[in-house]
Parts: sequence; structure tokens; C-alpha cells
Amino acid sequence: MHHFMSIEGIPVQARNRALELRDLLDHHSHLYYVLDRPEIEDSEYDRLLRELVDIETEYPELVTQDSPTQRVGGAPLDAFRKVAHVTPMLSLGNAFSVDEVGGFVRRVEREVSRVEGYCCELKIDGLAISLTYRDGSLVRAATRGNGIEGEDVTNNIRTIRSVPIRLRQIPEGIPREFEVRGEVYMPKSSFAALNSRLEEADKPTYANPRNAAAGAVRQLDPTITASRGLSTYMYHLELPGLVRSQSEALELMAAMGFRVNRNFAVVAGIEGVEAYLDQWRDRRHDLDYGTDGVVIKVNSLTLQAELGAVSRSPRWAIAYKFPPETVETRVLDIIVQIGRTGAATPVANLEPVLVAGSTVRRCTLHNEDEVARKDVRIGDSVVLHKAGDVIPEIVKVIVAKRQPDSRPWSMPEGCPVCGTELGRDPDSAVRRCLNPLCPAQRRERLCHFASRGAVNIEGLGESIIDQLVDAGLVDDAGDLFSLTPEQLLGLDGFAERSAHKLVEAIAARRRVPLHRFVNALGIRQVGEQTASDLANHFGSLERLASATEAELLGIEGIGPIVAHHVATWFASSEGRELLAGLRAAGVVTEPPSGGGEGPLSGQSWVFTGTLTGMTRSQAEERIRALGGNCGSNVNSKTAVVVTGADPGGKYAKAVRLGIRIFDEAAFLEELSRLESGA
Ligand code: 1X8
Repeated sequence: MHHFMSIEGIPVQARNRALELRDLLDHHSHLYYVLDRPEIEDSEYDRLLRELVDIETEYPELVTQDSPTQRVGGAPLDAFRKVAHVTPMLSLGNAFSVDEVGGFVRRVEREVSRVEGYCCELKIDGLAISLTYRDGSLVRAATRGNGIEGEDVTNNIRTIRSVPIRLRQIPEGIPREFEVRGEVYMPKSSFAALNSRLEEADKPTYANPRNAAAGAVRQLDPTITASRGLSTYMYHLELPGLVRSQSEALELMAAMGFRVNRNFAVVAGIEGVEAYLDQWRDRRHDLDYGTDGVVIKVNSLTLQAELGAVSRSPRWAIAYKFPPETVETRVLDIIVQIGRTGAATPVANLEPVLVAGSTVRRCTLHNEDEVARKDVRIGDSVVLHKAGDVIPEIVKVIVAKRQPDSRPWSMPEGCPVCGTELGRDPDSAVRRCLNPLCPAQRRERLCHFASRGAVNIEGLGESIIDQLVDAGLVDDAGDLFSLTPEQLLGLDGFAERSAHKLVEAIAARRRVPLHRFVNALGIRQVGEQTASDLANHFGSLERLASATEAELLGIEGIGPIVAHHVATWFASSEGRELLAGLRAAGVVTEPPSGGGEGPLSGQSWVFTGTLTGMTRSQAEERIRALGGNCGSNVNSKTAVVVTGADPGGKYAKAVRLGIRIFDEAAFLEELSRLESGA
């Protein structure tokens, strides 16, 4: 039989069959993963895929980047490359009530007349991504990051089946290069499956599908991402000129092969928007993906351009957040937890329930007065919700379902761990175990000492601390520094390498920045911010330790209660012993670098509100590295106030005093300018 050979020595038949198979596989993949409407059996799809793999194995020259056999490729990375977004990925303003949506509609219609329609879309609870296509092929996928700069996660996003690697033709022709944006999410079904797999492997589970999706996208090994069952909905086309409205953009993206959520509607006026919200308020729970709200956009792109954006949010769109979901569950038990300062907190163990996207098993009851006020009893059926959609909270007891033999709950007389009497704080509802040697308090203090915001000992988590305390190897923080690899080898889960690694990680923290050290001490009411204020003011541990209560009171931002706790702690025998132990272990504090040399020396910066791209302590560390100080209060000596989301009263004060104000984007720009030495 005669074969026609192409120039590279590949039979024409093989080449043609490969092209045909790719088209077939792309077609069926699109039907299955994008349209949720498969037309062939999985086994038939697998057979076609195997045929293509065989051809490509025989003729490797035929393999192309956009072949369906190449989704899961790419070697594991060490880190993700940073990529700058061509245009910033904005965040949306929020509306927490229908009234606030009304306010948005009125503002829009005051600014631009003739708003023909609003495009309403479900807000997907996942993470935002940006996809760049060149000549019809996916060339880059990036996370949102801080909106200005994200991470290159191309090899991971390629593994998601609903993300087209090659686009479908459209009558207008696929533009040479453009970007689409949307959401990667984990379907509720994949989430449940993943968590039960993790649980079986005795690995930590994810709190909700959004965290699980973010975790999957940030895997350095694409094969792991591929195994997590992620999906996508794309909702934004960064391509002016090709369409006139958001709804046309959605249709065009669907035609190009993207997965687009079909539950959008173009409606007129606030009445239309309200009808859409009413329609989805309950129905959203029946979907296989989490939605935490509705995004309302001015449909016309011309009007969108006229409205523009302020700071980091478009003025033509708003995100309506659904009110928190409530569910019913049962209180199986009420236990008492002892915190690092001895505070005894009643906690309800619950029959596990799914609320607002995650499974809740326990819920704090805060203190005994709160238990009495709600009259929560063991065995009660209760209504549960998530405050701010995050923190589980018992709203009320369903008294009608109460067992006749139930009894009001009361706080035990003694500490459940050491038996010492629980004393009640004057002027507060808190009861405390008054025994500073209580093992529960020791454990919590050690966990706090090692935690990220404090001394930050890598690899020293709660379960290892439990083992160290139980084995009698560690009583307080100073003891950590004399641990040997041999001692660790006797514990669960330690091998030669891991034991050495932990001892090295502890030793690496013998030098600690003063503000971290002060936070790590676990003084009541002293957290990261107060610890920084104290470190900046005193500059050394010795000066702080010898400060009088009056001297402490004179510091901006330190009130009488905190001043009292700080002075009492340094005077107490427990405090003195802890410090002596740490000193004997060779732990030394480094003075705050702020006030040192740098472009910001002599400047005091104040933060208010929540930053999205980094934590506040990361931001403060960068200011200090540039020689600046970080204060907690705005006064006439403040150089700059940086405002994150939901800024507090400090913002108003800064405006009143005429102090320079940076939003997060301006802050990031200033940081990179200063850090590059420009
Ligand atoms: C975020 C989201 C948007 C949409 C859906 N889900 C989200 N999480 C949508 O427009 N359909 S828009 C958006 C943003 O602009 N930050």
C-alpha cells in the first residue's frame, strides 16, 4: 500500500486524523464541560483521546501546545511569576440592602440619562482570573492579585476543562490578542468530594469552596490542580469596539467557547433589578456553585465609559450581597475552652451543618451571660447563621422544640483543665482560670508565641505544641530553644530530617524584631498594633519593661486598661520568669528599624481599613524597612494615612487635618517607587 508522506516524513493520513481528532475532542469537551450537554459517552471520548495520544506518540512532531492531550503538562514550579495586568482588575462597590442598590441606580441615572437596561448576573463565589488569548490560543492566565499585579498561573488554569485552549470561530473573526476575565470556582459537589478525600488522608480540610478553589489554583504542581474538579464562568470581555453592551459581550464570549453563566438578565430600572434579586434570593441555594450576591451593571458600554471609575471600583456596577443564610441545627454539647489569658469561653458543639458554603461544627457562645441571655441549652434546636458570612453564630433557640427535661446551662465552678476556681473579671462577663500555670493556658500561650503575627516559627503548629507539652518537653517559650532533634524524634510524625528542620526553624528566631517579640509575650489586650506602638515608642525591651503605668498612659493610642495590663505583666513573677528564660535561651530583640535610615525616616504612617493585597503587618514592615514609623493614631505629625476598604474615623480625621491620603493603589505605587530607589 502506498502512503503519501509529508515533508517531515509524517503520513498525510496521520496528520489529517490528528487534526480531525482534535476538532472532535474539542467539540465534545465543549458540549460536556461548557454547555453541560454531552452527546457521547465518556468511554467514547476516552477512546478518541487515546487514538490521538497514540498518533502523537508515534509522531511527536504533530504535538501542538493547544492539543487536548496537552492540558496537564508543564513541570511543577518553585514559585509563580508575577505579571502586571494591562488594565487594573477592579473590585466592586458593595450594596448590603435593596435600598443601597436603589441609591446606586439613582446615582447612575442622575449622572447619565437614558439608561436602557441593567445587566444582572449572579456573583460567583470563587476567585477572579484573567485569560489572554493570542491568535485564538490561550497564552496566559493570571490571578487578580492586588488588582495591579497578579500571578502567572497559566499551567494550572489550562488544566480546567471549561477553559478553552483554542477558541471557536465567530463571524466577526477572533481578534488577534485580547483578554477575558471571570471566576474560577469549585462546584459544591467537587468541594464535598475533596474534603472527604482530605479527611481520610488525615489532612486539613478547606473551610469553604472559595478557599478550596484558591488552594487548587495556587498549587505549584498542575496535576494537583487538574484533580480538583474546578470550573469557570467568564463575565468580562476586555475588548472595546466588538460589542455594544455587557449582554452582547456575554453572548460573544459564549460563542467563542467560554463557559458563561446563563442566569443573567437585562432588566429596566430599579423595579427590574429588584425582581431579579427576588427571583434569586432563595433559588441560589439549589445551584451547584456558591453565589454570595448579584452583580448589577449598566448594560451599555458607552454609558459605562461615560461613568468611568473612582479609586478602584467602576461607577457603572455594584455587587449586591445577599443577607446571610440561616439554618437549623442542634447543640450536642457545650464545652468550656481556656484561652492564653485564662479566659473561659463556652463553645457549642453542633450537629454539623452546611451554612453559606461551609460546614459548621462548633460555634462560640462568648461568655456565660451570653449563654444565659439566649438561654442556649445542651440538646436545644437552634437557628444558626454566619455573621458577615464568615463567623458562625447562634441567632436563637427554637424553644418549641426543647426537650421537657432540659436544664439551663451554667458555667462550671472550676477550670475544666486544671480545676482551679474560675474567677469573674470585675465589670465584665468574662470568667478566667486564675492559675497562670494551667496547662491549657500554657498551650495557648505557646501557640500564640509561635504564631505568624508573633515570633513566626515555621512548622510549629498546634498539634506539635500539644505533643511537646504532653511529653513534658516544653513548659514555656524559653524551653523551645533548648529542644534537640533527638527529643523530637520520639514524637509522632517526626523523622531525622523534619526534626532537624524544626530545631533550625526555632533557632532562626533567636533574633526577633522587637514589635513581634512584644506581641509574642501574650500580654492581655496587646495585639500586633499595640505591640508595634510600644516597640516604636520605647525602642528597646529594657526601656519598655521598666516603663511605669503613667509613662505608658502618655503614649498615643494606649489607654488606661492596656497601660495597666502592660505594667502589671512586666512586674509579675510569671512575666519576669518568661523573660529570664528567653534571655537565658539567647533570644535577643532587634530594635525597630523604623526611625532608622531610609527615604521615610522621621515619617509616621497610619493605616485604616482593610488592605486587599497584603496584611497590615506586612504593609507596616515595608514602611519600617524604608525607615518610617507606623502609628495607630492620626495627629498633626502624621505624614501619610493609607486607607483600605471600610476605613474608620482616622480617615475623617486625616481629611480634617489636611494630611496626605493614599488609597491602596496609590500606596502600592509609592512603595514600589521608594523600594526601587526611584
Ligand atoms: C466579580 C464577580 C463578577 C461577576 C460574577 N462573580 C464575581 N465574583 C459577574 O460580573 N458576573 S464581576 C466581579 C468584579 O468585577 N470584581
